[in-house]
Amino acid sequence: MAATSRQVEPARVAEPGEGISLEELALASRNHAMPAEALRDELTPAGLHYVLCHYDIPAIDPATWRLRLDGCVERALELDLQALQSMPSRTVRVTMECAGNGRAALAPRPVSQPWLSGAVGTAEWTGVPLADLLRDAAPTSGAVEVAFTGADHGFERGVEQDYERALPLGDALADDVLVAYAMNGAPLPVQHGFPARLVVPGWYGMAHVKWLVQVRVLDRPYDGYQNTVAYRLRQEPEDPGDPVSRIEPRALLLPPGDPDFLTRERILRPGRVTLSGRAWSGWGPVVAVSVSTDDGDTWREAEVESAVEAEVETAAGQQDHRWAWRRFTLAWDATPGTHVLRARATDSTGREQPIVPQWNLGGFANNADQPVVVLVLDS
Ligand SMILES: Nc1nc2c(c(=O)[nH]1)N[C@H]1C(S)=C(S)[C@@H](COP(=O)(O)O)O[C@H]1N2
Ligand SMILES: [Mo]
Repeated sequence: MAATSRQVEPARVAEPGEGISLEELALASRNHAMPAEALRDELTPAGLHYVLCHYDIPAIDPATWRLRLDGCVERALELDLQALQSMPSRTVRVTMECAGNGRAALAPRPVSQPWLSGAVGTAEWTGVPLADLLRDAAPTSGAVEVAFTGADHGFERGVEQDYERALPLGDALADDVLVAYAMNGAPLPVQHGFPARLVVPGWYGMAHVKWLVQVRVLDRPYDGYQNTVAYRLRQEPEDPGDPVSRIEPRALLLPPGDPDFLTRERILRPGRVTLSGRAWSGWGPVVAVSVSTDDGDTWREAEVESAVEAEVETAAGQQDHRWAWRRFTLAWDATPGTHVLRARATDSTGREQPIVPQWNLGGFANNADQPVVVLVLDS
């Protein structure tokens, strides 16, 4: 459904010192983060993967669900779940991250889902390559973009809409883009898009449209809300801004020791610890991770698992896991006192995590490194 003609309400930025509101808390408790201890797992169990739903989770009966592929194509398609599942499939291991991850750490804070650093997870998605479906439908020569519609519906800053996002045709045809019906080898959990969702490896979460019901090939640039209004990097409301697309590099430390219940401060005993964590980027593989144990005064290079080590033989054949995070490790002699740990990733394109966040009105792509406060006991 097209957006109604009502004026788009402006996005809001919190006043200096304004706390997280009950509205933001309600969003934060609907849309949960991945607990940091899940960084120990290469594959995030589905129940620990972060969740972000703009509206309500729609009720879908898999028996009547259909995926339509139409628009500027020679041959429109309509598939039921069985037809989709009987096509040749592919499994891709993907680290997915919400573009709003890190938003709550920005000052001033854009008022929206207040993520700290946990809006991430890595899953194995199984589905049909979108390129195969598009090839069957045969886009006409004027095709430039592809729009993806979810079954969920709501209002956002006054604009009524189905959740819908578009990709340039070239990105939609990339061989790892999937219409996925399984997550970690099981049917998609409802909150992750049952019965089928788009998976666009390397892109921030907003591109991975859940509860997919329609794929529409367009002969002109898409002008829907989520591409032209919502996910833009802008400083001022009137800036057209740049589109949010691929995931910026980020490293997260697996918090060492034991947590304090309230503060989440980490408590451990002195001695040698192996610090570890996982790092990812949607632009190219992470090639280096620097770790600081003195709040950024000095940095040391961690050991980063190589692409070869990350390669795994599966029943389906060799997989390179180039879209999945990589583990890093560093030995640390923990001495009594309070320490602030930090980690920063650099990818193969030379993109590097900043120390100072890049502020923008939507609070997107804040990949500044996250501190982990550690109290090392006397003995
Ligand atoms: N249909 C639909 N698809 C959606 C969304 C949504 O609200 N509706 N949220 C998007 C956003 S912003 C993110 S970050 C990811 C989150 O995917 P997950 O909940 O499976 O982690 O889904 C994306 N796909
Ligand atoms: Mo997101």
